[in-house]
Amino acid sequence: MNKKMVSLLTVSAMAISMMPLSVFAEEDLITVGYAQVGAESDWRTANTESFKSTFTEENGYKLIFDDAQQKQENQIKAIRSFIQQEVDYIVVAPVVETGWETVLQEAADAGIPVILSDRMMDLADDSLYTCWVGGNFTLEGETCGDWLAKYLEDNGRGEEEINIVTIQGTIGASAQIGRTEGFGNKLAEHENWKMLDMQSGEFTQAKGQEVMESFLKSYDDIDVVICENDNEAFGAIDAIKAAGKTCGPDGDIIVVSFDAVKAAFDSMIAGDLNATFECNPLHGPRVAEIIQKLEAGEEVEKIQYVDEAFFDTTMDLEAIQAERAY
Ligand code: GYE
Repeated sequence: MNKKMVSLLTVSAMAISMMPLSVFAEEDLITVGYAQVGAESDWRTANTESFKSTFTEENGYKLIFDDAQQKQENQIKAIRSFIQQEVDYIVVAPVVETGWETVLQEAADAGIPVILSDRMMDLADDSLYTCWVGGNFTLEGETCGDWLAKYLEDNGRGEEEINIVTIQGTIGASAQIGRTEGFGNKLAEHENWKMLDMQSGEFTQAKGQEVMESFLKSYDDIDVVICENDNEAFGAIDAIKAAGKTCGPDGDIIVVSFDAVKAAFDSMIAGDLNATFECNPLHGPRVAEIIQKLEAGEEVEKIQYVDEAFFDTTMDLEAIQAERAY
């Protein structure tokens, strides 16, 4: 070996030893295809960010990210393309619960494990997916109902006729189904609560505003609006104000929503939103932990619920908001 080569080798050996331990060779990366719903809400943005910051090359992954723009057919296409690219794992946050059998069978035939995150699928054969991690949407809806009962009671309105409208999420999505059902369970316990109307706001601010505008035209005595996510509430609040009404703890209309994103805290601090029921979007590290267990040949729990809280204007919102990651 000549001198030049020796010094070259020494330099490259030094370079390798100086590399951070977490640098993986291209062929050792675990390829993960993530079929994301879209970018409809702050929650969704936080969820995407959680996946992108977790599934990095430094952490040993290659992430193929697909935004389905809230369309199931786009997600099906994305899953098929992941299968074609022979990814190691497919992660899906399904837009809606039904209609997945065929494509999941294709993934199973290709031997690719499918992990569901956030929303659920309604399948005859649960062996078509490895496991699911997400929020307990029915429980969130029930917590919201319990909160409302207590709030009305505390404000001397426990016996009053209460007119409610709901701006639902994307119809057929787990978060919509669960939250509607959970609140419905509590509605059934209060004879004096009346659900005037329910319409989908597609989990977006623009559609939430539109639906609230139409509710306000149809009903002049709305006491409560349940928004199935925070962004719909931001739109609904704009519609309420534009109609010359007020909302929040000191206003005409009680507004509640789900997710508990940072902007919902701003809205509560501003006195517009009454309460928000948390749904945690930070599933990236949870899915990574599942994948690491599967890589190690360990068993994973089939259904994994994430713990969630709620927040209202009686709390120290500035302090809580400052501590939150989303
Ligand atoms: O509440 C909403 C998002 O599926 C839990 O989807 C998720 C929901 C979340 O668009 O903001």
